Amino acid sequence: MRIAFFSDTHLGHRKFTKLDENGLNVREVDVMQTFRRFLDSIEKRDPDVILHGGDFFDVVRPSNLTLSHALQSLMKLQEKRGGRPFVVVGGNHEMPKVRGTGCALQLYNEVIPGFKAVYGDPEAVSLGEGHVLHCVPSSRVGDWEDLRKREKGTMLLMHGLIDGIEHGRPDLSPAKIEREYEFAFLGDYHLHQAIRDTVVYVGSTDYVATNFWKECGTPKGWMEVDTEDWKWTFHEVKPARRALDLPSIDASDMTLDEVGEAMLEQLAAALKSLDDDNPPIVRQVIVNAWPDLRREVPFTILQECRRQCLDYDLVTRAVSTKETQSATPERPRGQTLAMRWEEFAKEYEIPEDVNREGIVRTGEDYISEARRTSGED
Ligand SMILES: [Mn+2]
Repeated sequence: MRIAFFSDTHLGHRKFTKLDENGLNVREVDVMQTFRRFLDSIEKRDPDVILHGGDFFDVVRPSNLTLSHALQSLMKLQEKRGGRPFVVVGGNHEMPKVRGTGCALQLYNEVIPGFKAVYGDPEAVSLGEGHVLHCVPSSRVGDWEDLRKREKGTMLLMHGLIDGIEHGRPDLSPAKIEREYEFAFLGDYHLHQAIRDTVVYVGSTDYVATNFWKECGTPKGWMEVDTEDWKWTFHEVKPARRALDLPSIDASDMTLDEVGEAMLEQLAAALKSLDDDNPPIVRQVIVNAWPDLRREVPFTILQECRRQCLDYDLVTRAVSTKETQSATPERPRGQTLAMRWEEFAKEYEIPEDVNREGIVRTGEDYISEARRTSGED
């Protein structure tokens, strides 16, 4: 039996304020397009079973458009596949906080041939040929003792972080999972990583985490697993839009003009290397920056950089800091208040007509004023 495994599609994910010609959030469109690329790539390999590791949707209540676009793609695929199994396990993003809300995936269970979403209690699903799949949604991770009986051919499909990715989960140690299951398909962690040969995170399909910069250098794709020998192949699929973390600029011996030039040069070089003309999402870090550097960068330079990107994120750091070593990319330690403010203000939801840059800078001004008056500077 050949199994295709992908995860964390986060359909309905929205980011930045740009809309396309139909008034849709550009990232929402991207993420759906990436999803279709994955389905096309999987379909070509004609697997017997398709598994999804959860966070199918980004939100509990996806827009009608997202629901119907995903439905169309899945219907088409499942009809072509003659309704062979397509199993999805519920992730934390789509699971309702209030029970009565219900899960959007429920609807698909009713109408798509061969489609099975497990989002409530853990469940053992038979895949045929003696293969059984234990499905554990995010809300029940580590809480399915009755299901954990190792029998030949039993596999695990779970949305959650195991020990090693998240510390303090000895009940979910890779060694234990390896003993109890022939193969463990895991979702929730967005980087593709094989913890053991048969205990694997496939990763997300697109860049949807709050801080996704760590994912830029790693491939996105899906896994094809053969149950004969439990060997697998990773099939790379490029997301619809590229995210580029440009090499950082060291400002220690630079003038402001030189910094501006370096910014333009770096971006031009990166754009040149792209194989499509879809404006990318870009981050430019400047290290060893003097305190006011960010505010001094001429608006014309910033504007020129922004014009060529879907989003151009300029980050200045006072001292050269190594990229955070921890496995969870959430919140690097040792950030200054100004950095934390910037990170917060860049993500915070604000009305479209409000100038985010202005808010960020006003906050920075207040922080530096406070530091001055308290004698910190
Ligand atoms: Mn996720």
